[in-house]
Amino acid sequence: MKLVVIGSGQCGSRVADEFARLNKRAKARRGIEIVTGVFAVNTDAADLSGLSTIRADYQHRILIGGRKTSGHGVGKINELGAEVAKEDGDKVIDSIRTSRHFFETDAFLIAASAAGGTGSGALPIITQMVKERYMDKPVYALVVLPFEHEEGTEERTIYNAAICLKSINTVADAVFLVDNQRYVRKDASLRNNLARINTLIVAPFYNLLCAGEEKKAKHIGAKMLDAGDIIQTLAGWTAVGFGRTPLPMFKLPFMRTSNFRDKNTETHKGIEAMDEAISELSIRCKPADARRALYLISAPPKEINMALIKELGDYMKDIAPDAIIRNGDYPRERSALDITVILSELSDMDKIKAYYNKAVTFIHDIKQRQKESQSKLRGIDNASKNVPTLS
Ligand SMILES: Nc1nc2c(ncn2[C@@H]2O[C@H](COP(=O)(O)OP(=O)(O)OP(=O)(O)O)[C@@H](O)[C@H]2O)c(=O)[nH]1
Ligand SMILES: [Mg+2]
Repeated sequence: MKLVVIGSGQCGSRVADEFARLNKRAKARRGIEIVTGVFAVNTDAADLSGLSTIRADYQHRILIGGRKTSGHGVGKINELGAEVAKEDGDKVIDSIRTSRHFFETDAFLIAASAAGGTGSGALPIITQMVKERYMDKPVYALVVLPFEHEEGTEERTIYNAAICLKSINTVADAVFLVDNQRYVRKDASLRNNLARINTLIVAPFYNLLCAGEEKKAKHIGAKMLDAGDIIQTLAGWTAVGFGRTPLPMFKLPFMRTSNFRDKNTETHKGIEAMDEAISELSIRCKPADARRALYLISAPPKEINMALIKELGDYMKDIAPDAIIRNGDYPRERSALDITVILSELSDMDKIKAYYNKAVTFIHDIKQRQKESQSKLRGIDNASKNVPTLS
């Protein structure tokens, strides 16, 4: 599957930059392309120049709102982010057209953080514009949710997140939810290592996008997972996960799979990787709530067998009984068994409901505070009534 990836705001641009690196890796190691164009859109000129892999020209690193923000960002005001995206969004559409292999694109992926100003404000606007311009291609969003500590200290965080989520859900064909906090659960040092988190965010997409682009027979599975399967799986709120079980690089003859017990161990390795993928999903969700699901096994061909596929299918059916499940196998890798999982059309997302509820309280509080400060100002005005001025 080939994507056009657009990142908006600082977080979105860095995630898009990571996709550009993923594509370089796919080209260098596998001789295939998984993106047809990668673009970064921001109101902040310095952030755009800080990217490393997206092409460094004005058509790929697109500055919007130059007149209004003088290239310095919108300081968390998402309304301003949306406004400049409406004014300058044409720049993005014009740039997409210049992609050399654009006609091969299967879908768009537009990434941004929910909590910032530029990315979260521009995301729904750019998504809408792309959808109107390219009606035949699905447009997916990838939304990065803030760390818990940001929710407590920065008031705008939850307000921006709630507005961004509600707006994007009405325009995008599916929304990948990625919760920053999930990545610091196991390793607290990651809180300060956004680059590492970004690599973890894009990791599940590598095999997923590569599988359907393989041309060599030896890398084409018994059941190939292609763009059609992925497009059919994606709808509404979506979580992705990736799990890996390392395998010994070389097997001694006595280690070869020959009997029932060995087969069992192999199946076990698959379940272990699937377990990891499910517990490391990009957002906390209830798998039983998913209406669509997908899993992809990538492993050396010797490791992929019917027993393993059946076992993984049963596992998925158990945890997501109401989902239409699609699957595929991808004979790749030499020293690992990887499982990529997508759970989609999730309808009961506690985290999102909490944002909406908190945002409503925030809006009420703000109105209250505005009223109070207006009456205080009136008090000062009254007190100054009989004081002369110099003009
Ligand atoms: N995972 C990840 N999160 C990031 C990254 N950069 C920022 N964030 C998160 O994104 C949110 C801040 O949004 P930004 O993307 O920096 O904001 P912006 O869209 O550039 O908007 P303004 O700077 O307000 O104009 C916070 O929740 C950060 O934790 C990143 O590279 N990776
Ligand atoms: Mg910024």
